[in-house]
Amino acid sequence: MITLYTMERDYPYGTLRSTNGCKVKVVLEEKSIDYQVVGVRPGDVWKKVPEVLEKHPLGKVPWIDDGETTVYDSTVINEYLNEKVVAPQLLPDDLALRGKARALENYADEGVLSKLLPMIWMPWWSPLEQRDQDAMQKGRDGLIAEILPFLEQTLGGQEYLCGDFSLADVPMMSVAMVLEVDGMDTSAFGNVHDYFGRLRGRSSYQAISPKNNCAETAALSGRGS
Ligand SMILES: N[C@@H](CCC(=O)N[C@@H](CS)C(=O)NCC(=O)O)C(=O)O
Repeated sequence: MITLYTMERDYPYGTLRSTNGCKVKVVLEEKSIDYQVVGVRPGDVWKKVPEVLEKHPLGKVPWIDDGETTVYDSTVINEYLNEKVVAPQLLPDDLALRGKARALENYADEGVLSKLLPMIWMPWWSPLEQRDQDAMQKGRDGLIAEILPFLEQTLGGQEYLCGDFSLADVPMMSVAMVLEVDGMDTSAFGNVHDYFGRLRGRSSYQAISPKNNCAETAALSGRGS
């Protein structure tokens, strides 16, 4: 069984999870792979304790243990899982489209998950009075100015970024999760708004939904074949 090491924590207003850890959960779910989740304490990640550095040399989550094999970085893990369990295949057959899917996955990682989204997401892990509301608003404004118009255009009339659901859509599941907690209004971008609704409607979203607490999502894992 694969063990996923990530950060997730229950709060009165919903369960918060590492956005990069969520990317891996989604792929484990989409492929019905047996897995268990081990929670890493946020303090151990911020302090870069030796036990974390031993598994992930940058001292981050997520990483997975697959028997004797350790793999870190959500994008690399998801490529590994997509090769390990080939069906359903999460990359297009066509080389050009496969390149596009990987490029869009990278766009989400660099432009959203490691740049604008943390401005909204990190404060949610602190009590209301400690949240930097201005920084949160800058994150939302950045999404509206830079990211949502690009997504609106890229989606066009498609259900998913590259036609069928693919690795390109996986980081966007984390974006949909964060914006569900945050309650940011995306209705000015019709394609994107519908797309986020479609992502939240996938059964794999149940494993990262803020409505499902850690115990509930732990019960979901390990039911694959
Ligand atoms: N590129 C990495 C980024 C991992 C990452 O930044 N993880 C966050 C949690 S979502 C973390 O561990 N942050 C702690 C730190 O950067 O020190 C991935 O995709 O896995």
